[in-house]
Amino acid sequence: MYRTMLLARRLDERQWVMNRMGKAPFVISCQGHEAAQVGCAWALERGKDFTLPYYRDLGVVLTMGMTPREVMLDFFGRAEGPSSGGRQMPGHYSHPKLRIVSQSSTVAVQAVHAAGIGYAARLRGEDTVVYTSFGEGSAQQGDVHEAMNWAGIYKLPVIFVCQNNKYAISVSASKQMAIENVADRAAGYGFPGVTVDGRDPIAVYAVMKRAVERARAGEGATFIEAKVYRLTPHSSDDDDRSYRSREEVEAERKRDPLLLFADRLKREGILDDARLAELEEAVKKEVDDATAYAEKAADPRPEDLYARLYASEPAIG
Ligand SMILES: Cc1ncc(C[n+]2csc(CCOP(=O)(O)OP(=O)(O)O)c2C)c(N)n1
Repeated sequence: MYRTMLLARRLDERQWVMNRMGKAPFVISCQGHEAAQVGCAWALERGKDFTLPYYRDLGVVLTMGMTPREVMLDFFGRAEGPSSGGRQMPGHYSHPKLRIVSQSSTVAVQAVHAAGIGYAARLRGEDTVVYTSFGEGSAQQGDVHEAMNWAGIYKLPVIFVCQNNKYAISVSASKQMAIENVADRAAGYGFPGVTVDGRDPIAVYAVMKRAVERARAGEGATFIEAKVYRLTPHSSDDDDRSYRSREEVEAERKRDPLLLFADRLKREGILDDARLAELEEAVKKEVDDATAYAEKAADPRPEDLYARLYASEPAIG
């Protein structure tokens, strides 16, 4: 778990470097969300369960089997990238073989798609679980309400995960909703809602595991709200100094989930400084390799512009 969190962080940091060097147009970060993401995805079965992630879910897609090379190919918009052959926004993850389903630029739509896939799994009698995620801003969209209502009525095997990082770009949570915990709404749809510390991957894993068990057993949906903090601006196009103080960000940096988890693993005797340094070195090599590979890879060809607009055969079995 720690290694995957570290890999997500270092890949994300490298993307910012590439952006600042003028080599890539756009970054949207997972930094601060890694524990929630890896904790959730750890409880899913790779290649069997569906994930309908949102744009910050780098930790989820890595856990589900996307490689650093694939992540960087998509980031640079290369033809070989699994998400769209270079035609999607960076961070709009998709990988048909891994059952990672692409998202729209319109936030929260993936929740509706997740309910549909959950319904299909139900009709087919499969014990597949469907994960979908969004921020607390997106949780205010009608799509999330409709998806959760449908999932409640039909007891769908869908796990709705809200990564509540307190801001929807510049809008603070108190201006988005009149309640403290968005998970409280789950009761209104007829299934459990749990609020969990999203800085703690083990705590997140525990609630997610229970949600997966419920879903597989036909008991229906769960709503998980993981409280996190976004350590970067919203995206590489955002200046967060206009809506949050540097003191707030600095205080949150001290509670960085990566640092907290490393400390805990050291305290419990699972990792030591030498092993941490080894992991850093190994992850750096992977990130270097992925960057070099993707930088050299070919761009999509102009004549392929319409290639992925219409399906010729079902992409997902
Ligand atoms: C329907 C819709 N409204 C607005 C936007 C512009 N937009 C993109 S991301 C975003 C913020 C979403 O915030 P949240 O769901 O809390 O996720 P976070 O980025 O904080 O992780 C907004 C407003 C959009 N893409 N789609």
